[in-house]
Amino acid sequence: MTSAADANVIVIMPAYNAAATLERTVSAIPRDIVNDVIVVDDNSSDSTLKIAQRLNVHTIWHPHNVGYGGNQRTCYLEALQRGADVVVMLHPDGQYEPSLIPRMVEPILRGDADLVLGSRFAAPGQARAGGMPLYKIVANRVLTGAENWILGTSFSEMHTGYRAYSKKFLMTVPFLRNNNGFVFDSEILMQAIHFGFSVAEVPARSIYFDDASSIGFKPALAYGLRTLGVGGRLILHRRGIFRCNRFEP
Ligand SMILES: Nc1nc2c(ncn2[C@@H]2O[C@H](COP(=O)(O)OP(=O)(O)OP(=O)(O)O)[C@@H](O)[C@H]2O)c(=O)[nH]1
Ligand SMILES: [Mg+2]
Repeated sequence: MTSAADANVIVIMPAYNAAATLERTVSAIPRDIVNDVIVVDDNSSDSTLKIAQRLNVHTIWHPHNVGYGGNQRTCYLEALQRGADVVVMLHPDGQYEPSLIPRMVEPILRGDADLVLGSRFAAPGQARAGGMPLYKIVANRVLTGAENWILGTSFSEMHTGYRAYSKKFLMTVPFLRNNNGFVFDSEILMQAIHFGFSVAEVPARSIYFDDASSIGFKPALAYGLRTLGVGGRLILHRRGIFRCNRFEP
């Protein structure tokens, strides 16, 4: 890839009702290594768009609400069109630390990985210390275990929202075919393994606080079941029993 010093690093922020946290999160982004920040507002009902428009970021809005996955599709397309070499997804709700961006992009700039996961389970006790609810910790561990078994991998966490992608990855993996909802994140990770990309983990933290966006029990359960569904689709696809276009080149 382009040398590390010349790399065009773009941060994308899929935003939905993030008015309370957007400005603080954007202002903590280390702009010495980040060239561009893209905020896509998924038709929020609060002032997310207005706030984004007065910050030093590139703003896009959806005329109607699509969902977290649909929002990411717009984010990645725009980042590619703006010439990104590395794309970092940073949630605008302030749960993840922007100061970690240099560490997130490092494995990609070194040429060691095409996808980097900011894992909250790489260091013991981090998830609990950040206030992750106990049921989410347990569900995360169980789900990650099941996915590792399906994929033959050994990740410490497969459900983090803090991720970095190389341009090559986004140009190869057919992410435009993915789901509009939260399961987009599971699909893109399984695609990474299926298409043979190397994935690196970097220890990360997420903090849970009142203004942070956090999915409730029911959507979290639906997300878990859908994730297992995608794993099932991948098994069927690999055995040639039932093809799935998300895993077709
Ligand atoms: N486009 C879009 N984005 C959303 C939607 N819901 C949440 N988001 C954004 O996606 C980010 C992640 O959503 P969260 O609800 O925090 O989910 P999460 O961080 O994966 O899960 P938690 O561990 O519960 O916080 C937030 O920063 C929101 O701004 C939605 O319906 N549409
Ligand atoms: Mg959140």
